[in-house]
Amino acid sequence: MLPIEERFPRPSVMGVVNVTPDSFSDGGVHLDPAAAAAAARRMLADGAAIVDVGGESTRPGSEGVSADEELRRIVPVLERLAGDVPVSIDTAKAEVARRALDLGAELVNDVTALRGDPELAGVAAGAGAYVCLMHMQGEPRTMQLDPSYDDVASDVAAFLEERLAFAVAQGIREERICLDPGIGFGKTTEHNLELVRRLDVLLALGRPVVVGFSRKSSLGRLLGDPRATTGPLSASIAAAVAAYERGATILRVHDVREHVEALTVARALAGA
Ligand code: HH2
Repeated sequence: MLPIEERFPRPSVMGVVNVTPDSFSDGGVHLDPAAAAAAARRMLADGAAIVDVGGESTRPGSEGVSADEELRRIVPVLERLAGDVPVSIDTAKAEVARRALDLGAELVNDVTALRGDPELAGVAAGAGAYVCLMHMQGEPRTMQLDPSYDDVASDVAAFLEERLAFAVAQGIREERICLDPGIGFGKTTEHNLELVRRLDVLLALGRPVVVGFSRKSSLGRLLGDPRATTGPLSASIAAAVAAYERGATILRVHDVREHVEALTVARALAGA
């Protein structure tokens, strides 16, 4: 199995397919398994390196769903994609990850960075999966109430360094792990901006970095709506290109074709 930086050369696009009724920007759009699978195939054709399939919303204020419900949502989608579309499973639950890996998923994307389910690290290690460890302050239900840090970039880096060491101690090979600052997960708009501005602090950990700014509410707020719950495509692309230029490897996005086009040009301009 290739080290993650060879499997996903910089920049790679991860397309988002939320099989949920309540995701913050695409809730309900892909609830039907055939529609979700078709969206995933379109993302692959549009240049995504991998498609991140999730059956639980982690938007601010959300409560979470049972493993049975998550499986009910994602299994019919993964069955349709098996063997054709590279899949990442966006879950914090070992049972869901195990089933997804059996159905061909190659990456486990855990927004709790292996804190949510004590068995998830063993499942990922046993399958030899790629793993994304994401930073979150608090939990989705309450994380946006009053996020605070001493120094957001170094606090997030210290957390990810500790979770990386934990993952490796649990048997996940370091070369299969990528890290994510968790844009919008217990962060103000200013925290989110600073994390991208100072991405070098995360890059110093020596692992590829994933950034998911796509459609997030901070973008809408920056554009003048203090109550925004989403941000537009134009702003999402600007954030993805800026993150790429500061060293991000994988950009997690909802609108694949537009991001692939923008990143292709950004890469050419960078002389890569
Ligand atoms: N953001 C969301 C979900 N999973 N995973 C990683 N690694 N990084 C992210 O930034 C990230 C993530 C939230 O976005 P979305 O999946 O569109 O919404 P929801 O959680 O409401 O389903």
